[in-house]
Formats: sequence, structure tokens, C-alpha cells
Amino acid sequence: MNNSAPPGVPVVDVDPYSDAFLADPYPAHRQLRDAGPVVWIPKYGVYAAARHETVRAVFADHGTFISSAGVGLANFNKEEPFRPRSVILEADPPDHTRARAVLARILSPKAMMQMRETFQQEADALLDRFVEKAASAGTVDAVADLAEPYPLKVFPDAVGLEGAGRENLLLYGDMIFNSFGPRNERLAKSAERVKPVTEWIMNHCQRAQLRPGGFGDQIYQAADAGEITQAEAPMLVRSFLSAGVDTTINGLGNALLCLAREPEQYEKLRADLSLARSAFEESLRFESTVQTFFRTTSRATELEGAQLPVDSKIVCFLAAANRDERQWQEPDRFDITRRAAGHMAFGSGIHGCVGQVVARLEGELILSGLAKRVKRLEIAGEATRRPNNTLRALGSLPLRLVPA
Ligand code: EJD
Repeated sequence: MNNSAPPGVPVVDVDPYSDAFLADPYPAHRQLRDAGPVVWIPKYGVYAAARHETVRAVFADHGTFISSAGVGLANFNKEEPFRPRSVILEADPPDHTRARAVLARILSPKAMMQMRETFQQEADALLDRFVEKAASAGTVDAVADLAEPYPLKVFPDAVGLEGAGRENLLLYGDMIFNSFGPRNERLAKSAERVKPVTEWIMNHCQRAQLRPGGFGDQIYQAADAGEITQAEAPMLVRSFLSAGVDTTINGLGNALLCLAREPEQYEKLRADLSLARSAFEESLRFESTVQTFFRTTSRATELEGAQLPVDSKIVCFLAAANRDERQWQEPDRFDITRRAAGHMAFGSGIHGCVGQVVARLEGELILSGLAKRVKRLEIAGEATRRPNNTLRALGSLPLRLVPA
């Protein structure tokens, strides 16, 4: 790692993986944006982009800013990936293109319309239990009682996982998203915790474990049709299991936290349930579930006046781009009626989240179903964060509910 500052690139001496940074990243995000379009973080020897325009430019030029050398801090040209590399996330065209086409079809808007009824029924059933528990117990935990169980039910069901053990996905996701950061204590601990479940995960990527017709089985059908190789099929099931649960859990959790903190915004949602989708979108902008992603330069390049050598790592601060005052009016205000389109929480370009229709469906159904049933969300204790190297994750969110 070369930690000397390249000439002409402003140095910002922050540690994006320290407890303090993760507890409240927003002041440091401002510092990163204001120092320049491209800055240097000496502690990790990486470039950084925190402005909306710059992050977008990096994601748009996928030939220069590649993914196959890893989308975390680790450079796969210099060190072995910690697990066999993802055939979609950690790939470039043309390999990426084939895998992407298969997942994009399985998760198409049309396919989601067919899932909607099931997702709706599960949301209604869970929300009824959530409200009942609040009435009998006095308080509920919006994370453990709502944000976690919903994705953990609907998504593995859709993939076609059968039998017990799906809570293993939580440990796995926690480890995956820690692994995009440095090899710090946080990663070491979650790698230790995940050891007993890794075999379960790999086993459940096999065709025999997957319900016929589910997302997982559809991947194997694409392999039968020759669109991807047979070896790629279990790897793409692994991608579903890596990316589809922790992300939506924390997306929902953050949305519930935003609404609980801003009763006026929750009131607006209650008055017009058709705002559920834009409320979810705004919460993704305001508290981006995925905070950072890296790219690696495939050649020497210039980016907004900065000269980057070949094989440089650049960290893109999605969450900072989403509060860039160069892009947004009053970015630090949570406003569910704002046009949050263009936010970077799902990334952008060829690697933009392929599951975003699923995420949005879950967000819409939970927020509208909640607003239908609950007049007021009252914070009943301090919300806790679960620090992760990549995710803005919640540990708990104690609430009292005033029924409608
Ligand atoms: C991801 C940020 C995989 C994989 C794909 C996507 C993610 C994680 C893992 C979702 C990253 O292919 O294994 S949001």
C-alpha cells in the first residue's frame, strides 16, 4: 500500500471504519465533499469520491473503474479474495453482462408484479402481529419484530429456500458487508461468528435444496438454457443470499427510524398512503443502507482534475453523495414529498442494484401497512446501531404504537 499523498490531491485524514465515524458519518462526509471532488485517505492509501457528480462519473465509466479487482478495500490483483469472487458483483463485462441479464429477468418488474400478492399477505400478517404485540407488551422492537422478520420471510421464500436455518443468512450478510472494509476487529469477529454457518449457505445454493420455480431454481434453468455456466449457477444463488436480506432489513429499519423521529412526516404518510414509495426512497437517500463501495482503475486516468495511476482503489461514499448540497436542496432534511430520484443508495450504471424492485416493494408494503394500522410511532428507548464496515445497520428500535 502506498500511503503518500499524490501531488495535487487534497488529503482528508479520516478513518471511515472507526467507531466514531460510523456512529455519525455525516460531519466527515461533509469534510470529504468540501475538500475536493477527489481526495486521498492516507490511513488506507485510497482515493475517495463523496460528491454526487463524482460518484456518478465513477460508476458511469465501468471500463476505467472496474469491479473485478473487488468492490471493497482489498485489491484482488494483489491479494486473494476472501471467498470465490462473485460472478456479478466482482465482475466486468462481458462476464458480468451474462449474469446480470439472468438476474435482471428473474427480478423484473413483471416478475415482481406476480410476487406482489404474496409479499402483501405476508406484510399484512406480520403487521397485525406487530400491532398486537405492541398492545399486549407495551413496546415493540421495530428491528427484531418487523424489519428483520419480514425480509427474512419473503425473500428466502421467493428464492425457494426450504426448511429451517434461514437466520443463518443474518450472520452471513453481516460478514459479507464487513468484508468490503479493512481486516479490522469488526471483520474478524463477524468472520468468527459466521464459520459454523458457511457450510449451510453453500449447501443451500445447490439445486436440490431449492423449490422448483423459485428465483434459485430459475437461475439453474438459465444454466440449462446455456445463458450461464453450470458452475455459475450456485454462485448466483449465493449472490441472492448475500445481497437480498441484510440490505432490505436495514433499509426498512432506517425508514422506520426516520419516520419515528419525524412525526410530521409520518402524519403526511398517514394522510396519503400513496406516499409510501417516496417515503421509502427518501429514507434510502437520508440514511443510505450501503454507505460505501470501491472501484479499481484499470488504467491511468484523470478524474475531475486528479491524476489516478493504474490499479488505484477509489472509495465512493454513496451516503455522502446522497446529502451533497451541490445536488440536493436542504439535504439534511428528511422530507417524504421530495423527489429523491437520482439518489445513489442503489448505486448507478451497469452495477446498479438489480434487486431494487424487490427492495421497493418490501418498503412500500411495510410503510403503507404500518401507516394504515398505527396512528403514532413513539420512540420508547434509544435506538442502537450495529456498526458494520459497509452497512448503516440498526441493532434495535424500541417503539410504542398508538393504534389508528
Ligand atoms: C451487495 C451492496 C454477491 C453480492 C452482490 C451484491 C451485494 C453483495 C454481494 C448488495 C452489495 O454477488 O455476492 S448491496
